[in-house]
Amino acid sequence: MTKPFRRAALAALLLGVSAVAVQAEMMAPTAPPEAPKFDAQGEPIYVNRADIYEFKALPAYSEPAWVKAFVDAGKLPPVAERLPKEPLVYKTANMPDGNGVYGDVMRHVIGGRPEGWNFWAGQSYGWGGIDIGLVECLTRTGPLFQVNAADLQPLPNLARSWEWAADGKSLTVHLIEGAKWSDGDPFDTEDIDFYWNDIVMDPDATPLMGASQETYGAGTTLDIIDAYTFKMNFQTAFPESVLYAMAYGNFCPGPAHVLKPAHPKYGGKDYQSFHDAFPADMMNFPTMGAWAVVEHRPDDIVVTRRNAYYWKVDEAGQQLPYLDEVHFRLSTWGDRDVQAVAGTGDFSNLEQPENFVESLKKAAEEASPARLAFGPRSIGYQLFFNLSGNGWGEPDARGQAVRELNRSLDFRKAVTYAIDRQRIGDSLVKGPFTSQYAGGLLTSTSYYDAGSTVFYPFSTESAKEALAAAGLTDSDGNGFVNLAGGDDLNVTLLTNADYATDKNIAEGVVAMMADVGVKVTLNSLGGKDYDNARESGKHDWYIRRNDQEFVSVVQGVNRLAPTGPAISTWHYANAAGELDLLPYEQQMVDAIAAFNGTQDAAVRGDAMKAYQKTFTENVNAVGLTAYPGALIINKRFANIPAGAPIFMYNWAEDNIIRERVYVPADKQIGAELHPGELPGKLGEATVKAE
Ligand code: BQZ
Repeated sequence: MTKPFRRAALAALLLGVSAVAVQAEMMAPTAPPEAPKFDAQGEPIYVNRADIYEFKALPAYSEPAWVKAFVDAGKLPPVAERLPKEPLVYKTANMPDGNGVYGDVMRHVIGGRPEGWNFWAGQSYGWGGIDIGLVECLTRTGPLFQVNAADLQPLPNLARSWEWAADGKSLTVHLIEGAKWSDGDPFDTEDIDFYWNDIVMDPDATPLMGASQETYGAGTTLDIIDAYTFKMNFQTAFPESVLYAMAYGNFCPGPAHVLKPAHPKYGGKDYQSFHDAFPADMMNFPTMGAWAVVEHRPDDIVVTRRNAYYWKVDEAGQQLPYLDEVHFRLSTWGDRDVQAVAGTGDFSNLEQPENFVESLKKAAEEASPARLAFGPRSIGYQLFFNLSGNGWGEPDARGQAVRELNRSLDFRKAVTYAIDRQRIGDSLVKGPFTSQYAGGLLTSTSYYDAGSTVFYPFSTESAKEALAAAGLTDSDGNGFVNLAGGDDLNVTLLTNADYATDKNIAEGVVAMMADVGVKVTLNSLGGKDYDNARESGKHDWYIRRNDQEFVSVVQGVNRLAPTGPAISTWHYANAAGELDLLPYEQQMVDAIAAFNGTQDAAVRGDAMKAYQKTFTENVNAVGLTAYPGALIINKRFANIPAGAPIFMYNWAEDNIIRERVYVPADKQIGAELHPGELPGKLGEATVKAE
């Protein structure tokens, strides 16, 4: 034993305290523990983007016979006039089961509820694939799971092509020409101009997924060139992440012809009226999606019918979608799993481990109506600290004291040491599914590097040491550490009440924090209230299932750190626009800038290693658990791509490309609720041919 240790040991013996306790130090961080081996079932068939679809004119087009009846009755232009000059053509060779036949329905079950149809003023449609089906965007990334790494770049969509200026400081984008909204109104740069200038750049109009100027890079501007061409101008060269920020959730223009009149800038009363202008009982809101909403029975079902102006076809010239109707049963996320394996629903992202065993058992039965396939370990939960120290979310004195502690590495270390990740995973499901997650990038992304990932192992002793280092001790002996003023430290933990998994994980965290003397109180809110609380800074800590950026890096890369005043919901700027980044946060922001500022793969890889080391070493968030999800799809559907993950660049509702999914005639179940009907005009009923 060294001399100092001996002296301390002697002193300790005299004081009757174990030498180790006196000399106790926090356990050294380690490399993340090996995840239990779990192979995804089914590999994608890797192709290049050009193998999936192209834009071109075909000699002839066709449509379902019942839609042709509308043309014959003079209620609809001929299909060739409803399609763009060069529609998006899905290549048959990339369709697992070839060109499809018309008819039938896909029955989704979802846990959210439509608030209204103004996605561009922040209204949620209830998730679960409604918005993904109705709100099409300039580029598309969901299907990228099947694209060769060497060809990885967002797919064209409403933007059919683009080219960078030689200096990389601008991008000229060409829209598909001649596409129409579901009410026949032309889609063109009027929609782009309104989306950019009156939604993205208008601080009082925030779209649902929060796109702001910084989403496209600080200082980015947009110029309209002509009806189908616009140009984006950047402060840095070749910000390729912009192409991902033109995909779902970010650059998804709305129908300017109905939104503009309600916008305060164009005669609308005010922003609240703009937000409320298209309530959930208003049908047939114009869409560029394959289906439009024709019925909404609150807390029961949303029914969508095919959009007769949809701008995509198969190589035989059949206008898509093949499915005439899509349902969204308004239930719970857990019920989605139950109904999918029972066959009363058709689709689920099995993402709550509590349902794994039962779902696996049911799907394994010979007579099971559904097939179930696990994908990569791409679902991850983290605990985030509100890192604002300058007033974001208007904290009271208690809240401010917690935030100041959150900004202390010792305090964040105390939290991460206190968490037994193995126990959290086992509490959800036993078996090889869950893994101990260090936080930051998930192992499922090619940018993940174990050598750059710092893992603080479970150690209540180290947690208590770290609390003491943060100045927190139990001064009144009631088992909970006290703030300087003598009150117990009391932290609120915000979680999403819509998922059993979120609640179970949160309850585990509360118990483990109590074991080290930190009092944590749960604040469990329903999805929209949870999202609002997260985005308004009304939280001390929150638990969140990762969004795309931690799973794929390239989709939402700017959200990996507070790269702008309102980007990462663990740290926004205050009302004065001041973003009080901690030094390590600035390092993460710099790593993302380095990633965005180059096309060199090696430099991008290094930037992500630097990011991951900074994030995990500084415990920017506490990784909790990570596990694979499984796609559950009814067996009657054809054209489901092999190896489609439930979550990667986007959710499976996007990844499986629903507009080219079909049901062979002999397997159709005749479950349409509005057979023979097409969406009508905004606010009106559906229409029939006769
Ligand atoms: C998938 C997804 C499709 C949002 C939502 C929901 C919101 C979040 C998140 C998922 C649901 C399903 O996730 O859980 O499996 O169908 O909809 O959009 O959790 O509360 O705000 O980020 O995607």
